[in-house]
Amino acid sequence: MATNHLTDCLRLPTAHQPGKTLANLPDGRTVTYGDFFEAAERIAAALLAADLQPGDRVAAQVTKSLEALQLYVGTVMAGGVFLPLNTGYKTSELTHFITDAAPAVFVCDPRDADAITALTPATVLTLDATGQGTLTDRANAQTPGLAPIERAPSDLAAILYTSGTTGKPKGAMLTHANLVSNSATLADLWRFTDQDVLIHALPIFHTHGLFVATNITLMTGAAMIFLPAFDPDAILRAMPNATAMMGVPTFYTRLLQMNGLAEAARNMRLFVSGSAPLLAETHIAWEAATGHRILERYGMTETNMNTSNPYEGERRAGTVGFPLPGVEMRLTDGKGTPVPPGEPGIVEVRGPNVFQGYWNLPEKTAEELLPDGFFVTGDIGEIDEAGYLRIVGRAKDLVISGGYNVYPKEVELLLDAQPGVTESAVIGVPHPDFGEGVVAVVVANVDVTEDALIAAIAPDLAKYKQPKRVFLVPELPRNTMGKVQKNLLRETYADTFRT
Ligand code: MLC
Ligand code: AMP
Repeated sequence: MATNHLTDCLRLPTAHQPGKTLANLPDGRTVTYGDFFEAAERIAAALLAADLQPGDRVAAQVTKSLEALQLYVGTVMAGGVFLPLNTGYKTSELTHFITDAAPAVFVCDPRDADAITALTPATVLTLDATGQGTLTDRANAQTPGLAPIERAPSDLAAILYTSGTTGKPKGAMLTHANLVSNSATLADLWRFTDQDVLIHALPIFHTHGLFVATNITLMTGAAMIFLPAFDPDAILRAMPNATAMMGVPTFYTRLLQMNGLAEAARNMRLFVSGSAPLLAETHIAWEAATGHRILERYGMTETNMNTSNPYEGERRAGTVGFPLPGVEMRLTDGKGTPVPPGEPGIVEVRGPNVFQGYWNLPEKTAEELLPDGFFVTGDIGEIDEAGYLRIVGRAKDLVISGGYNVYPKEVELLLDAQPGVTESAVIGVPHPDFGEGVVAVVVANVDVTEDALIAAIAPDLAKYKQPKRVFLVPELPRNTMGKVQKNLLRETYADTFRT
């Protein structure tokens, strides 16, 4: 029988237990592993019937549902490359992905089908929040039992776009082996077993919710309480029947405000945080409230997870722990030359987790993926006396808001294109809920207002990227080289969201 590396690793652990529960859904349905993989096989068969060839991209901009996860697995089974897209992207933001990745199939919400069809020659199929649509219709017409298309560990399984300093998102190419090796390592390190029940409340278009949470669950035969989005009441209700949760820091700061947290969390064994810095004070407050120490880990789209605090041993607040087994890490000048011990440097990583490069961008790939195989993350780290990594800054111009990345350049380009705007600088400043909030500082030569500027760019920009405040100023601070001094702006506007 043909082997399909990722499919095999997701499926074999439960192949002899088709009746085992995979997911409990908010509508009360329970989905077994057998149901899940049968549906994924039908989707794979439907994609093949639509003439999907090995290596073809299947783009998906769909509301979170178990069917959307089946589409991910079905794409991989059919030999395709899964390309998930943030549901918040506006139609104009999709053009780049479609042109760059040239998907053969695009699955979207039925409401968007006409707009997407106008943008792409791909086969456009639909999937709504309840799991219905033309994709499901076609899948239901197929017979299950499809043998997955053969795919080697080195073949691509997914392309995830991550924005860039130029404003154009770059497609990170991830192989079957990248995904399998990282999830297997984490499952082992974090002691996942088929007795675990994971609260899944993350979106499934990014590494955290799609690969870390889902692949670990499937690879260990665990179960999940699958929630459509973050809802603190639903999470508190889920906790007594769960063992683990993965979240971004905003999950934890919001849950800390809930009555009944300590009682609900009593039987949980593991809380994981990542995708953005968890403040040491949140770590401490969580332990005081629940008795659990959050396990913080550090990763990114290009590399999956790189470091983690230990499961046993001290989970040190304000740090992201140690390199994962099999992952090498060094702190450098960003070009491979290590900094002296004890000094901060750019984090570079190498290992089976590291991606193959950016789709269609060999030069950009060569800048960030060094000849010796180390990837330049653009994060600035420090290693403490016990070997724990602390992320102390970013060399890349990036804002992380509620775990979502916002590249200032993309927002600045839109602002600069507005009538009367001379120039703009977009920064992130502390935000009590989202960690960082997006702020724009704008120079304009005519009378424009904050509200009018936000409204003008809103149709072309996902909500989470939109500035929550715009400040109009006569000029931007510059250094002697003429470069905008964003550090000064960050200081000036540091209290914007402080209460
Ligand atoms: C929502 N809004 C945001 C926002 N999320 N604004 C800024 N940043 C965000 N992250 C907007 C909403 O549109 C809304 O606007 C207003 O802010 C309040 O929304 P909300 O209802 O309070 O937000 P909510 O829908 O509850 O979402 C918050 C959240 C969500 C934190 C639950 O953003 C989330 O799920 N984040 C997780 C992101 C994630 O998975 N990252 C992993 C990337 S992988 P208005 O005006 O309409 O009220 C990665 C690698 C790794 O980074 O290491 O894991
Ligand atoms: P993304 O491009 O969405 O994959 O975001 C990856 C970036 O998120 C990393 O390069 C870091 O800057 C940041 N990140 C992820 N996890 C952590 C963490 N635990 N602490 C600090 N930053 C983090």
